[in-house]
Amino acid sequence: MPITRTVHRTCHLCEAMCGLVLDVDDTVAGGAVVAARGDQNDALGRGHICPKGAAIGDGHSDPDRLRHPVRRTPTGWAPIPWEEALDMAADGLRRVQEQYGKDAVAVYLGNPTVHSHGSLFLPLLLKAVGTHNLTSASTVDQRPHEVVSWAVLGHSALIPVPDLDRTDHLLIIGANPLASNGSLMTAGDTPGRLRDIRDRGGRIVVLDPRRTETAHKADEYVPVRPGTDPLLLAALLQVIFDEGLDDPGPLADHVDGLAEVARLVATITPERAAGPTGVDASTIRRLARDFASADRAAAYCRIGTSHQRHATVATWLVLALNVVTGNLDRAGGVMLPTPAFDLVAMTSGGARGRWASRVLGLPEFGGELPVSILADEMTTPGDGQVRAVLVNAGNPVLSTPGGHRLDEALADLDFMVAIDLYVTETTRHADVILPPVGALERSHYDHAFHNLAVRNTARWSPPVFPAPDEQRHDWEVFADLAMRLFRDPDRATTIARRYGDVADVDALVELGLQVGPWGAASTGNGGGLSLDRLRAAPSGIDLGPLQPQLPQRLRTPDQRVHLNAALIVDAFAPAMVDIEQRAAAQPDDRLVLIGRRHVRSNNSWMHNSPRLVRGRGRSAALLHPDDAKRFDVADGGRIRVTSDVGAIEVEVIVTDDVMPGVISIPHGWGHAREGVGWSVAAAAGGASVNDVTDPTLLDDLSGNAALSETLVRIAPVAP
Ligand SMILES: Nc1nc2c(c(=O)[nH]1)N[C@H]1C(S)=C(S)[C@@H](COP(=O)(O)OP(=O)(O)OC[C@H]3O[C@@H](n4cnc5c(=O)[nH]c(N)nc54)[C@H](O)[C@@H]3O)O[C@H]1N2
Ligand SMILES: Nc1nc2c(c(=O)[nH]1)N[C@H]1C(S)=C(S)[C@@H](COP(=O)(O)OP(=O)(O)OC[C@H]3O[C@@H](n4cnc5c(=O)[nH]c(N)nc54)[C@H](O)[C@@H]3O)O[C@H]1N2
Ligand code: SF4
Ligand SMILES: [Mo]
Repeated sequence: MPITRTVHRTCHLCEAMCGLVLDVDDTVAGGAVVAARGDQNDALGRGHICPKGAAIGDGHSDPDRLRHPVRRTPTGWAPIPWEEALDMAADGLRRVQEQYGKDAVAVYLGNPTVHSHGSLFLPLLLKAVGTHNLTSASTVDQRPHEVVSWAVLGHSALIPVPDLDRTDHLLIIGANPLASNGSLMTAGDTPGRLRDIRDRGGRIVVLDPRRTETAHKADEYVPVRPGTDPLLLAALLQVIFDEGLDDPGPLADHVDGLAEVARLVATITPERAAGPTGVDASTIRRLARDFASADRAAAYCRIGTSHQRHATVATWLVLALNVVTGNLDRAGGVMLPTPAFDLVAMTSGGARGRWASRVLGLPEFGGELPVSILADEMTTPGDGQVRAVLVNAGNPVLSTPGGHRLDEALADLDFMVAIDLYVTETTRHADVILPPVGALERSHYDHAFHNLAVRNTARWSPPVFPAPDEQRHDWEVFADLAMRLFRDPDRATTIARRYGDVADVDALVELGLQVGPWGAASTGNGGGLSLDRLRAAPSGIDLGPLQPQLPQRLRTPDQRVHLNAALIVDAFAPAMVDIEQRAAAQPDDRLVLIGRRHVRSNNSWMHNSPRLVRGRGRSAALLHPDDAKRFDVADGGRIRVTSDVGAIEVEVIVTDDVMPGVISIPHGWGHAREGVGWSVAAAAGGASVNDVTDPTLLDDLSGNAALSETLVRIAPVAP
């Protein structure tokens, strides 16, 4: 393919936000990416690119990608014009709401929603739909972090990130940044930054039930039994207080609850934690001393702690560990970014329990209910039963627990609308699919991930390829649907005018930049940042290392750190007892099911790129040799994995990388289902692990799915 242009572009595929340089070919219809490489001039990405970034053009050129709206007909999908598709979508939703009430429509927002700044128009659509049954991927992901940040720091989006570039000691709990490239820790060149920590004499310690890619590269790896981290973390704190290693430093003036934390953990000695966690007492003591004695240490937790029954308590303990050792808001500890487009300033801080789900009575958080309620809300008759669904950029059939039940429930709905680029395991149930322009056909600004970045930068990218005239941007789809749904014409006009003034989504970015901490309105920061300045800086603008932000950035009413937030403190002791009792009661014939990620994956939706699905055992189960022997299965053989809610068959890889008693199976596979429009993915094999994960297992405080707590039986399958 000839190269007709070379352009700069932020990678939208994961949280790392790497700056890329793309060689493109405009001679083919719609344009194509010929090659992608890391942008050496990007202060965040520092020239990094991963295999997904290298394949960034595959989605754009994918013949399976929908390029016009389609509607379901008895003989298959039929293309329809946009206006007709939008009318149909809005009419269907409105009809259901008129007959059964607003809550009869449920909404699910998937992960790529956050990777498009078009989502800044979503609040308009959500307002128009007006349902209490709003769900998203957040409750299979980071909701515990949001609850902790809301309760302790006063805003769900104030999430401290490890200051990777200056830390001497990084304690990683349940995260595998060498596969995921970092999460709630946008670091661009994540592998390089981790390498640098060790190169400058720092230490990386990994606590995980599996010796991960990250663990292999760390100074120390400590296996920990799934779901028991709160006990381990409490014991680390117990040692720190007991040995007088607590030293919050100047932070102490701004923190409430230090004594409360000491009191809570006082009885959680390393000896008490050792049995359930599988980590011996002397190791716990040493881990605590190492962390507390490092000049600049950062404790960081991610999916592994979020997918637990006591995820909020676990996440709070990690924050407490940082606070008690004086590492919150300190260079080299965990810090709060100063994003040019400041979500914290623009959104409300969070709220909890203003309503509850109809069937299970689970509390909302920040306007959302846990996604695990969805299937029950659709299948349980009664007032308020969900009869229609709107999905944006999500594939909950593969990505949420008990996905097979959701699959069945979606098939029985009165009406479904999907805003997506493909006919997926989920969207195949829709009556109408509205595909917005592809990511490379829109401009890009990370309205969310700059808020989580380990270095303050700002980068805006223009579209790589022009959007076809007849196509719509996601924000246009949100706005067009919203306008059709507002029943009060006056209201629609007022809102249309308000958004009309904004012209397009980049005007919103400009507005945000102007009023943000580096914007024209805040010249005190040496700023004056604007969209024009970003347009002129294709590699982005470097705003420097993270800066101390406390107490000013706190959003608690008294601008203090509330480590003693009652919601969490009250849950602490029962959580400890529950973890101990469960560990003692785990039947011998069961394994704990955990997940994993692969550097060439992206949840469920990048398996249609041939170069990304290659390789042995991508969807296989990992099993310890002792368990393989115990259950009579061989490396390369197949097993049936059964839980209380379902069963799947998968290939097995026997490896002592995974702890005895634990089985690791990645999510997002199992595409070979009737009608799925992903031809490469459908042929890639594998099963969906979420057909066995149990939607009733939740972290009570956040409603997050406890995906790492499902107990399974395994049995060999005859070849
Ligand atoms: N067992 C288990 N399950 C898990 C996890 C786990 O660790 N273990 N992880 C969980 C986590 S952290 C997450 S975030 C979720 C993800 O869960 P989801 O967000 O539900 O699923 P994805 O696989 O990300 O699917 C994204 C969908 O968006 C579509 N899409 C891609 N780009 C765009 C776009 O620009 N616009 C639109 N409209 N659509 C687009 C894709 O075609 C795809 O259908 O999975 C969760 N599920
Ligand atoms: N290549 C790739 N990158 C991705 C994604 C992807 O699918 N593929 N998904 C993106 C998304 S949506 C997210 S949210 C991030 C997630 O980013 P990470 O959290 O870094 O992702 P994982 O690789 O799932 O790491 C979770 C780790 O927790 C461990 N674990 C499981 N249970 C427990 C437990 O009980 N205790 C402890 N201590 N550890 C446990 C697992 O073994 C695993 O190593 O990755 C993002 N980046
Ligand atoms: S690490 Fe993430 S942002 Fe960077 S190139 Fe890979 S997918 Fe893109
Ligand atoms: Mo995620």
